[in-house]
Amino acid sequence: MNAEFFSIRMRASLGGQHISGAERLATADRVEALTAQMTARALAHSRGVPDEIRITVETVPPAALRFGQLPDLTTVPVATVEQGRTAALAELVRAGVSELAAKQTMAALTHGAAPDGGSLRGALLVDAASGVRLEPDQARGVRASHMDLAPAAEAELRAVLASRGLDNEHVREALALAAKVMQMPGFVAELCWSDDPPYTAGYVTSRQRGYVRYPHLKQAGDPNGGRAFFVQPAGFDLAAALDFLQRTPILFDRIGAIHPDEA
Ligand code: WAQ
Ligand code: MG
Repeated sequence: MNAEFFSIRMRASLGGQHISGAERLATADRVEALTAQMTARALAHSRGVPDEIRITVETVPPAALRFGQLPDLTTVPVATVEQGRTAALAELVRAGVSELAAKQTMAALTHGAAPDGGSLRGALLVDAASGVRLEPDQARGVRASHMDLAPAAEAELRAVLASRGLDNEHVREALALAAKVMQMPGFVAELCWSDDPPYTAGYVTSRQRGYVRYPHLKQAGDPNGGRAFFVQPAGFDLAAALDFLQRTPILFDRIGAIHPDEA
């Protein structure tokens, strides 16, 4: 495959505050449709109507393109937010995040990690041992981009997810993002729940267990959410990690297993 690829990134804000964002990686023939789709989505978002939408389209050096596999997905069918948070905390600790770092980060996402208390545009980058935040710009966080599902893998994934009632944009995008983040140098785990008020599900990823999702990590209606990428402090190379997250293009052309719900 040596067609030229483009990175397409969208971010929408209102009064400088984050409303929504999205990132895709596609061949030239799909760029027009994808930018239209992203614009429509930005204008009809549950967090509000933006006063600014930025779309950036950039070519990707063909030699830089890498391919990869999505993680396995498991749902832990918790009934309440409290059960979800407790299970997610335990999963983070199993993955190698200290209890202090996990608790502190969950509190930051709960209250809104931006300086004004709202949701960040990007993710927190967190030292898995100390809980210290490592992003150069803490008002923005770190945004991962240049990743997507390859079209055939996307079709295959959609069919499998649909049979489980899980085929929605949140799940598909989160799987592609999580798959890229898992390959970041120094990666230990990721924690996420949506900042879209109606969407209550979230997940923890680790190399050992893949993508473990919890239907309830926040109350419906809550506009606070976010992501945290936990990293191993020993030998951590911040510049290399940022370069990987923001510039290395990866297309996921193989899906993972969708396991039965965990008891
Ligand atoms: N890079 C870094 N952080 C990001 C990115 C990105 N590309 N995209 C979003 N974030 C951060 C940012 O702080 C957002 O405010 C936050 O994550 C939430 O983003 O059912 O929908 O797009 O298995 O609202 C997960 C569960 C849904 C899916 C996640 O996130 C499931 C979701 P959202
Ligand atoms: Mg959102």
